[in-house]
Amino acid sequence: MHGKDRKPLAVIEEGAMILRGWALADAEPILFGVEQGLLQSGLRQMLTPGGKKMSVAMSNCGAWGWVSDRRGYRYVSKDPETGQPWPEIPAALFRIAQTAAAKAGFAHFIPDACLVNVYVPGARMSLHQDKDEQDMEAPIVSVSLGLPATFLFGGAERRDPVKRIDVEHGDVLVWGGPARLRYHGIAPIKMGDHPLLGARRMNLTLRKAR
Ligand code: MD6
Ligand code: FE
Repeated sequence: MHGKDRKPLAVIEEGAMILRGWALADAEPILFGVEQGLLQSGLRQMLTPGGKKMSVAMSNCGAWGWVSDRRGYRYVSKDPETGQPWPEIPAALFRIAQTAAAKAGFAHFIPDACLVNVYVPGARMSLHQDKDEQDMEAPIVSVSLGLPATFLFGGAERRDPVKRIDVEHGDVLVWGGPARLRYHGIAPIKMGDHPLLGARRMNLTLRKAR
């Protein structure tokens, strides 16, 4: 989709929608809060279970943090690098996640995990399903900041066709219900310079892990 045609709320398919600009007014407090947390639990490029280094740098905030290594994917309550609990979810981010979920029809969303993904130009995320959470009733809320990206929204099987959805600074994606286990990914990030984030894209994915 291009420029002018950015509807404020667009349904991608049943259970999945994009709230364009929903986090825009709070982007700076959100970013400030996340950066504070990153001072404690820094970004790192995790290994896939197959032993490949991911191109995306990750960290977490909240009671549970998602990690990947040779043993697989899982949620852990302490950062394996520091042995300490993950930093708290910044209040401004928690609020945006709740209001976005409610707007999308998921009342009382209480995230206990927030994955922080940082992309530099060329970084990408291959098609995957988010299936490490216990509660598949809760939606996922995903906030995009910095450089734009193309979100790849697939089907129930990896080989299914994908829709390409542009996500920009301040956009919030909410998905759950029948869309909860859709394959999805991020196409390689294009070079650019964002006023707040420079040559980076940050994605904050809030979930109920437990
Ligand atoms: C990203 N997002 O936007 C990666 N997963 O950088 C995800 O993998 C994702 O945005 C589930 C729900 C929303 C997401
Ligand atoms: Fe995902």
